[in-house]
Amino acid sequence: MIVGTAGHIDHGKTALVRALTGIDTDRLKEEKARGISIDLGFAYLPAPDGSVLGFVDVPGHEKFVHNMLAGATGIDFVLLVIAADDGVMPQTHEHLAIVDLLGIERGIVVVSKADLAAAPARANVVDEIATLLAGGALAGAEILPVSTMTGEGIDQLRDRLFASAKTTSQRTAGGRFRLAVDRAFTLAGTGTVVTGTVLSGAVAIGDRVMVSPSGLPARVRSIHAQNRPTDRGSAGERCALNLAGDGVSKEAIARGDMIIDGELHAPSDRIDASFKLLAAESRPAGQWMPVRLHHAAAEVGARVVLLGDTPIFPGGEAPVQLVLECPIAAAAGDRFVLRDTTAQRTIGGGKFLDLRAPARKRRGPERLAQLAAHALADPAAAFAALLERPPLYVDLSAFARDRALSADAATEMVAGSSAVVVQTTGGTLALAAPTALRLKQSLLAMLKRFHAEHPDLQGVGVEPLRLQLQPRLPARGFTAFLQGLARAGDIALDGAWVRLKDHAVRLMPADEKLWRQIAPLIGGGERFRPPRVRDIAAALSVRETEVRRLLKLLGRMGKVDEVAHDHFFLRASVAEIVDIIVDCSARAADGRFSAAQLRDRLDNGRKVAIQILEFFDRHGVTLRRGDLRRINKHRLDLFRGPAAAGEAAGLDGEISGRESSPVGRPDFKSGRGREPVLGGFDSLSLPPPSSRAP
Ligand SMILES: Nc1nc2c(ncn2[C@@H]2O[C@H](COP(=O)(O)OP(=O)(O)OP(=O)(O)O)[C@@H](O)[C@H]2O)c(=O)[nH]1
Ligand SMILES: [Mg+2]
Repeated sequence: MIVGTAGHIDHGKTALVRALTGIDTDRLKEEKARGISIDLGFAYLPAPDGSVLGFVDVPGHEKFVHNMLAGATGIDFVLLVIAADDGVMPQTHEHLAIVDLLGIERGIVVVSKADLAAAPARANVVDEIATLLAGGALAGAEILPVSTMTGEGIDQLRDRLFASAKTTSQRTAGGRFRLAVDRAFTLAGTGTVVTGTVLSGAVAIGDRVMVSPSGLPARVRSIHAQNRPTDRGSAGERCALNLAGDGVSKEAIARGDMIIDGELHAPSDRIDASFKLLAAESRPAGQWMPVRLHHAAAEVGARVVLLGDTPIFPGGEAPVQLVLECPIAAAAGDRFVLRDTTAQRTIGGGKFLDLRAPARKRRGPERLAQLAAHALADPAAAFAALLERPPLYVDLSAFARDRALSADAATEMVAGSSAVVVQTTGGTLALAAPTALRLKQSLLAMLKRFHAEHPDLQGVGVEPLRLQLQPRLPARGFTAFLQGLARAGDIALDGAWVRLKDHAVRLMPADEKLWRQIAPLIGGGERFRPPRVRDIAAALSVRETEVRRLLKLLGRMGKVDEVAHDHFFLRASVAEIVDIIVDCSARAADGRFSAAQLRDRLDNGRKVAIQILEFFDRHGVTLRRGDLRRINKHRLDLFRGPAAAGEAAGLDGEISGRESSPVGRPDFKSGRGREPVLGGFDSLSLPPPSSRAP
């Protein structure tokens, strides 16, 4: 358990910690000279059960509230110290407000310097305290008179702390490792050491960690937890880590940094949060209010964007967006405190909800509904709620990371939900199973309709399809979703086209008839200088537009190529010409050949020969320099490869989904090699919920 002091200057916090632990935490020369605490002090007290209590002693001076804030994060238990001869004073209020805002609910109020107050004066202070605590997190806390002079109450207080330590629940030890740095220094013979409170997870010797927000990687060489050497430190302990690595030095790490599991590194400078304005404030919080943001041991300038329609009045609470001057390493659910820009008073504070706050559309009803889901403290509940709200999918990787969930916890959360996961190159998306099913059904229905209307087209483009469907997945997620359906055999993917598995392109009967008339005209002896659209139309007494339309269609089917405007060649003829230019090139000493050489071989006139070569240039089959060209070996199969030989080229192209399993296996990186826990697309064959129209 970590115990923190709080209270007005000179009320006896440091003296109390010394009386409890025997350690004087005022170590700085200036602290000794001035008789006040300036920075944080640390002390430890072994408990009878073998555990160790950590103490963070904070300064009471109004100028050092920022140091108090750095120390108050991560404490489990507060000793609010109020001098019997002085009573409730300004920093008593301010520190108590901070304790409240940080959500610290356990503590004792110590009436210090009890030797200086007679019974009536003590009673007055106790009354004052009851009023002070009413309605706050410490309401009803025990009030204990103590004197470090006479020793009154000290043993009693120590016993109370030992008893409380026993009931301190292990903090989010299951989460990924995060330590809020409050000191970084060099220790002779050891190297760079950082100290701080472990906010979640655990760390072991040899672990690779990261300094965030800077992104500096480091390795843990040794650990002290609660002042004792150990192999492992975990949530709820104060730890000193000896860090090694390129660039790791006391200059590279400072109070306010986080030492974290590298998977968590994603600093954020735009954070949506719930915010409470202290009742003691005299004015409402206005739009774009400048503030100092305190988060863990970090402090950064920020602006407040109101997300509601009205200002936030003193005592009021509302969602806001915090726009930071520089990014911080935070987690969703972390508490923060705002102070005014001159650092004279605490304004309010609250809880981070979403670290990936949007800069646009940040206050619509849909966004506020999402925020309400993010506000749920239980990750599983928040995840389930998000799946049901627009945009109807959750970036699972980001969600797990921003809540500092371990791989196990994330996997368990997904397994316990109705989610279907889609693995993309950029991470994992999750959809509620009914949502995924609806998406699949509307996609199949759309393809069916499209094929019925356009039997002569190979399919719908991936992108237009994505844009027409709800929910509209991000491009990568949609591709992975399609690949999942392709693997399940529902659809087929031909490059950028999507079609139903059994759809084969065919011409409409009328087109088939016309094509049978056109084919001999552009093939046969005239195949290297086939008639143009206009000539074909005239020869067959058909409208030009009809001929053009059909030939364009046949082009998409890979049967003809439009070498120049309105000038279509059979794909087979183009393949023949490719062979001829290969031969032309082979005959030339340096592989270069001219348009005239090709014209002579094709006997089709200079103009057409040049058009063919320019067509090849455009496709990268030939490379032109001056009047000569050479061949690009890598492009030769574009027209004469297997596609040219096949019926309707492209239709038998490879079907994507070659990756081992793009769907159904959440990969939380360090969770690699775990058993997949999801049915993935199998669960998409569930019958649709009848109440929901696709
Ligand atoms: N008579 C009496 N004096 C006390 C007692 N506890 C502390 N003092 C005196 O009060 C003064 C301030 O004590 P500190 O412990 O430094 O007060 P503090 O709250 O740590 O002050 P800051 O850290 O500067 O906010 C010192 O001169 C102490 O000797 C007590 O129980 N009785
Ligand atoms: Mg002090």
